[in-house]
Amino acid sequence: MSRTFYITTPIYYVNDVPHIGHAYTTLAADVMSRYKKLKGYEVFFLTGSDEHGQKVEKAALAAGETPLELADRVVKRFQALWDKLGISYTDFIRTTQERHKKGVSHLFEKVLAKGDIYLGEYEDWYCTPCETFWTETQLIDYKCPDCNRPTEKLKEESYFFRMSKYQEQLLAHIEANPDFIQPKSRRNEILSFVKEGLRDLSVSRTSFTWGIPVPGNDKHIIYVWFDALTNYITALGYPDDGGNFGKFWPVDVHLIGKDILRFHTVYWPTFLLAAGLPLPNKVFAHGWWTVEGQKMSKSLQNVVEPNMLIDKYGVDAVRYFLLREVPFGLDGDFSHAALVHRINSDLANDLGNLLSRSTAMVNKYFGGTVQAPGALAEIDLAYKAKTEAMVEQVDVNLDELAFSRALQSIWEVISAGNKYIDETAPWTLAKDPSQQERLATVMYCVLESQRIIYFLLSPFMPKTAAKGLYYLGWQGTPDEAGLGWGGLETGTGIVKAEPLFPRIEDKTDL
Ligand code: ME8
Repeated sequence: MSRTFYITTPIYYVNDVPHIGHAYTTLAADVMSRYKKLKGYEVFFLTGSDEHGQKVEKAALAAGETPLELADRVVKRFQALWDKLGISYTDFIRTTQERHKKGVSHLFEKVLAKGDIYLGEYEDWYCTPCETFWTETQLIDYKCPDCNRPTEKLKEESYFFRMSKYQEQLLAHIEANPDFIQPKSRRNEILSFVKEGLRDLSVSRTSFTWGIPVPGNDKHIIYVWFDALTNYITALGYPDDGGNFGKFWPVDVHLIGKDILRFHTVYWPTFLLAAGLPLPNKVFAHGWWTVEGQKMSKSLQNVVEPNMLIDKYGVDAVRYFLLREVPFGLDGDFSHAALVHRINSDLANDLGNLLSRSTAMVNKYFGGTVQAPGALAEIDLAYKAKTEAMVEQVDVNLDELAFSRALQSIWEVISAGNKYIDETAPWTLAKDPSQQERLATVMYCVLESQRIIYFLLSPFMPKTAAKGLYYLGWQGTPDEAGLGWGGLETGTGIVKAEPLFPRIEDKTDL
């Protein structure tokens, strides 16, 4: 049986255009997905778009379009960005697709038939931008406690989900599974939220029409979060439990931003419990990006568009920066200066220099051909051991979604490589004919360590890794077997490398 890995991003609302926040989650999922493929897993990587609900309906009205016209237009922008960013998703689900609507209706009907959804009446405060109801005591100055925007009082007949019934079961599950909600601070937040008590949840609306009708009562539209969350199973073919649903559910990890934690760790699991379906293995909520110290918003006109960044700095520099700069799970600040600093110091200097100088040397000393190494000296063994430890550290860190730490452990070996060259001084060995074998060994070690580095970089920076491996004479795609020391064969032709990342000098251009 092959090992499987299922990872998801949120499905993004189509009333907004993609910005670095959306790119961040999707990129993180892409890196995990590429890494797991490299490790031999069969991967299903899902992303998509959230197209129903009042928010989209209102945005369409304002734009003079039908909601579907708006969605068709915006979805193309997301998909074009994902192509440009090198996102290797398996499937892109749109909540307006038949396959999705069918699955949502089925789930709703199933929970209804069980008696866990019932018809009642609702009177509460509603925040349209967040698509969330609040009680009066939760409001701050009658504004939404999450986004601080005005709320409106709504009274309507509504279907309710008996969320309260699952409070104890959910609590027990969170307590028994420390990894279920990550990072730990988020887990604690949800534990106290659930302990305060769960109310039944309104899961239908009669105030608008853009959505999936309640089966058997089409005056009601299914609540947009019930609809949206279900994408994680409808994309696998639910309710058909053969095929992908049987194969990939439960999901290995739902990646989300901290803004939508409660929906994924309270609502979604209780829906699944009611339907008798297994719960996700892990929900990981990352932090929030601000821009040059400020909240990103249309009104402040400081929204950072990934398209512009990619055009200016290149796709792999952006991919690297977003995952290296801020530990996954914490909030972070985006600035051009920080990005340029990373490009110049980590990419141009450390990574690029190591490749340029080592491939230049092997061309100068051995006509660009890898020579058989002799016995390894102590300094070589230490460098080899460091390279091997990196493979392990990257694996452990990525399992914890610690992207930044994984990259840090790769950069330690890059620095070690530059230091290794300084200490072994190949230019001195080259002057002494009796040191030919020693020189061959040093060259072998420094090239082999980099081959493994580029294998591990391939999920993060696929284009750069392909270039690096080309210069190192590696044909084929990185795989798990090649992560071991010794894969570089004697006789391999090494191409003198061009700089991978030119330094960005002109500060006035920022
Ligand atoms: O919430 N920093 O969609 P959405 C980091 N449709 N990440 C950010 C960010 C920022 N400043 N801004 C947005 C929805 N994100 C629902 C989801 S899922 C069943 C339904 C990212 O378009 C982050 O992943 O508002 C966040 O969770 C997501 O965009 C919200 O996207």
